[in-house]
Amino acid sequence: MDRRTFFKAGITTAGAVSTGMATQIYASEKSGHSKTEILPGELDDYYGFWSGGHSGEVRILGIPSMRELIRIPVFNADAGTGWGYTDYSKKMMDGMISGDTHHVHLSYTDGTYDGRYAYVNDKSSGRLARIRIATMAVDKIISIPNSQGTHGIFPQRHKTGYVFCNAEFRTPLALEDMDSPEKYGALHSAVDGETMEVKWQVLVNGNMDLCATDYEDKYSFATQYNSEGGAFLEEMIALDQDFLLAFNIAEIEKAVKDKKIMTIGDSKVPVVDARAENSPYVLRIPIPKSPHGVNVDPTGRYAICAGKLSPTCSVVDIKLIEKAFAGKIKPRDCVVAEPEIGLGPLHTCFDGRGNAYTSLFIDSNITKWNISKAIQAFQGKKVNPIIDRQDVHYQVGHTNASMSETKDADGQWLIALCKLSKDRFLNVGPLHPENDQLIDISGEKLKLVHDGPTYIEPHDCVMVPRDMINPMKFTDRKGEEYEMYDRWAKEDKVGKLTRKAKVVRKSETHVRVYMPCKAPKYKLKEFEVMEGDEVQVILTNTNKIEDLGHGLVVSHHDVCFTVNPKDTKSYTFTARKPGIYWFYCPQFCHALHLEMRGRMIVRART
Ligand code: RUQ
Ligand code: CUA
Repeated sequence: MDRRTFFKAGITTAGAVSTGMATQIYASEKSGHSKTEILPGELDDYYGFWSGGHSGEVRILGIPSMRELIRIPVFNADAGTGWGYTDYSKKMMDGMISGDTHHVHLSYTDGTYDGRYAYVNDKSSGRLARIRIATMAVDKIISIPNSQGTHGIFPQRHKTGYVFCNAEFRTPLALEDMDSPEKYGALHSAVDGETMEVKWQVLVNGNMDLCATDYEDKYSFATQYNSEGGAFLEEMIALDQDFLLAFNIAEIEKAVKDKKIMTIGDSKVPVVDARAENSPYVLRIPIPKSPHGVNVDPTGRYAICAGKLSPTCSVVDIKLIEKAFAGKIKPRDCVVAEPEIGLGPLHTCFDGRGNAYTSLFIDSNITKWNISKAIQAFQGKKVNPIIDRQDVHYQVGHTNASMSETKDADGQWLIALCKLSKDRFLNVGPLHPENDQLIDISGEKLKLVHDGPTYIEPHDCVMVPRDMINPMKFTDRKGEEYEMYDRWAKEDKVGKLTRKAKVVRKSETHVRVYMPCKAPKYKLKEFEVMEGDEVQVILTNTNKIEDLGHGLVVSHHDVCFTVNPKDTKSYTFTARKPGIYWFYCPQFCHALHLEMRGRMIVRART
C-alpha cells in the first residue's frame, strides 16, 4: 500500500503502523477525529473569517483543518504586502495604522450570506471597514462620527441595507460636558452597507455592547451594560439590572424623514434622540446585570442575551416587541425564558435544530441547551434545558457555529475562541497564543477535535461553506483606487499603465515613476531623482499568471510592498543622500528573481 492509499484506508489499518512518525500522523484518526483531516492537495469544506483583535487584521482559515490560509490587513500596517504604507491604503487609514477588530460579519441576501462583502469594526478608533470578498481586500474604511469604542456591528439580513454599529463608550455631546459624565451619551449608527455612508444615528443613555439584527429588517439590537451611566468600574456594575435595546427602524427612519433630528459637533449626520423614558425609537427590555452578547436564532424568532455577570441567558421573543412598543405589554414581558447556563455567559450560537450553545468565560465551558425546553421551564414545567457541557481550554470568549448567523445554520462545526491557552501548546515564552478549539456538534454530544493556536487576538469568527465564497484569481481593477491610478496616468500622458515606463517630474521636489514589471524584469533598468525628492512609484505587475506576484524594495528607503498579477500599487517615499540604491523584487517570482533589480540614482542638489 502506498502512503496516500494507506492514509485513506483510515482507522482500520492504523493498528498496523509501527514507526513513531506514522503513528503521530495518525493521531487524529486513532481517536476517531478523521473528519478534521484534510490530506495534502485536498480542500477544506468551509471558509472561516476570523477577526484579528488588536493585530488589526482579518484572517481566513480553512475549516475543518483550521489551517490559516491568508491574512487580510485591515487596521494595521503589513510589511509583507505594503498595506498601510502604499498610497491608497494610507489614505484610507488616515494616519491611524493600528486597530482592534472584534467582529466580522458578511453581507446577506434573504437571510443568508451572499458572498459580496465582509464588514469589520475597529474598536480603537471608531471605524468600520469593508472587505470585498471578490478580491479579499479592504475597499472602504470609514470613521463613525461621535463614537468611541465602535464595538458590536451587524448587517441587516434581508438584503444588506444598513450595517449597525454600537458605540461602547459614552462620550460628551459637547465640550462643556466633559466633566459631567452623567450627560454623556452613546450612538447606535446605521451605515449604508453599499455606499458606506453613515445614514443616521440614535442617541441613547448608557453603554452599548454587542449588536444584532432580526430577519425582517424591523429591529436592530444592542445589549446594554452600564445603564447606570457610570464613569468608574464600581459605578458601572452597581445595579443588578440592565437592558437589551430594540431599535425600531421604521420609526427612526420616519423621524429622520420628518427632520425630528439633531446633529452633534461637526458631523452632519442626523441624530435621533432616544433618551426619553418611553421613546418610540427604542424599547428597553430589562435583563439581568451587565449582559454581553446578543444573538438571534436561525428561525429569527428569538434574540438571546448572554448574562455575563448573571449566570443566565435571557430569551427575548422578537414577535412580542411590537406589542411592547404599542404599550400592550411591558417590555420585560418580551422575555420568554431565562435559563441558568453557568458562570460568565458571553455569546451564543445555534445548530439550526433548536439548540443553543453558550460560551461560559468563568467556567471555561461551552454549554448546549434547548431553546423550547428553556421556554417550557420558564412557564413552570419540570424540564431541564441543558443537554451537554464541553470544557474548553481556557476562558472562552466568543463561540460560533457554521452558518449560525443565517437561516441556513447547519449544525456541523463550532469554534470556541479561548482567550488563554496556558499549557495547551509548546511553551513559547511569556506571550502565549490564544486557543481556537474546534468542536464537532453534528451529534447529540459536543466533541472537541482540534486545538488551534492563534496570534493576538481573534475575537469572533464566522464559518461559511466554500461554495458561497468565490474570490477572483486576478483583480478586476474596480473601485476608487484604480480610478486614482488612471487619473494620474492620464494627467502624465502615460497611456496604458501596463505598457510604458516613464519618469515624470511633477514639480521641483515631486517625481512620479511609472514602472511596469514582468518576471524577471522591471521596465526601468534605472531611474534618476534628486536628493530630497518625494518619489512616487506606480508599480504595475503585467504578468497574467495566477499567483505570480512581484513587488518593490528600495534599499535603505523603507520601501517594501507587493503587487499581485494584473494589479497596480503606488508608494511614496523621500529620496535620501546622494548615491546608488538598488531596488529589487521581494517576491520569489522566477529563477532570475534575484536578478530582478535595478538602480535608483540619487543626485545631489546643486
Ligand atoms: S466581544 S468576548 Cu468584543 Cu465580541 Cu465578546
Ligand atoms: Cu519579481 Cu521576484
